[in-house]
Amino acid sequence: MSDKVANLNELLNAFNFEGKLANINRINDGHINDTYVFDFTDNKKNHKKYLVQELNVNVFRKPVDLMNNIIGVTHHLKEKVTECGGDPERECLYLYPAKDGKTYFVDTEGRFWRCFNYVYNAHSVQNAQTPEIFAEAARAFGKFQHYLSDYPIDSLVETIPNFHNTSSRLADFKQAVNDNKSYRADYCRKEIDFILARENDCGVLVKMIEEGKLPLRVTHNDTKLNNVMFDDETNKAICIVDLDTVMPGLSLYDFGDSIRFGASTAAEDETDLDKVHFDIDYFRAYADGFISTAGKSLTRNEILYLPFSSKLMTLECGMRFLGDYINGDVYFKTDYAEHNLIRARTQLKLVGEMEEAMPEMEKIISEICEKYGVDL
Ligand code: GN1
Ligand code: MG
Repeated sequence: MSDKVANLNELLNAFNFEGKLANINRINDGHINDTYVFDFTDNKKNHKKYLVQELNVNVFRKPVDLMNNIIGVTHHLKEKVTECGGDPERECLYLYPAKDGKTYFVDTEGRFWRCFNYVYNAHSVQNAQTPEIFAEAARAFGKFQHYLSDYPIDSLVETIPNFHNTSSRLADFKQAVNDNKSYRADYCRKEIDFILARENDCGVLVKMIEEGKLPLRVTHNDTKLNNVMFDDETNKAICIVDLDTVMPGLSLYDFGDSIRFGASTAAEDETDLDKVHFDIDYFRAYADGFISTAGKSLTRNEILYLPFSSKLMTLECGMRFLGDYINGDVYFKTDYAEHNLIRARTQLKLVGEMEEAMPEMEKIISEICEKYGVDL
């Protein structure tokens, strides 16, 4: 991973940046794309910032379709925010077109770039610090889902097919173990067995979709806490970012993935497993925020499976990290050799604790539904 922006001059010529480039800051949050803040100044020393991102086209195989998804979704969100009296400059992402009018630029090495607005006076966080901040993220994701509830779902391309199809994730995982390309499978037998022992969980939601028991919705699909921008002053969640995986999905995926990341007492790559715990107070806070904003539009099954989805999304992510470790780190960015294994271990530790906490989680969900008058 390098801090230098490849083909910088080409990039500077490709978009209509205003002013003179003063600084570039790399943002190290994501595991997939490379993201930079370009800071420009004009003659009067006014600053204008842009969020410039190289899309990982090994992961996102249909980048132009993906950009079309993002154009549609960002326009829709802008209308909704405006209708609700919000400030679209800060509450929505939008794309700056390249000089040729396209919303992206492919450089001479085939790198795929796009440029978003920079959300000023806002920040993201890696952990919530307080349950109230986590509840705030939940309300933002609930609102996001609500805003997109009338978006034409069939117009969206699946940017990564079967992204949260846990059955197909399990099949990929088994393939990785079987191929053992990196000869690492022997270093993680315990973790492999832990996952395989939960094989039956993997098909539960997929089967419910097939049987028409859960509705497909327009969902975010990558609801990590660090994909929420908080206002610097008020700490209110103002904008949801990372829209590459907005596509048809389950509301349960969005809920579960948020819990996976945000209801852990430690970082996703904490090496000391004694520090990694599932925090039920954060679960309660997030569930409260989510049900308060999205609850009345959810079906009974979508609510009943909230606890299970938390465990399933955590298991799925653990499986993906471990599979990538065994494949030789070909998908997620890693900083050191065991990084994916360490990440997998935190996820599996959380899965174990979530299993123990399942009855308590279910009780919490029914209490919250009662609080907000959501019928079960
Ligand atoms: C990736 O790019 P980032 O860090 O927001 C991944 C998610 C995983 C997450 C795990 C496109 O998200 O699915 O849950 O890492 N995104 C993609 O931290 O695979
Ligand atoms: Mg992200």
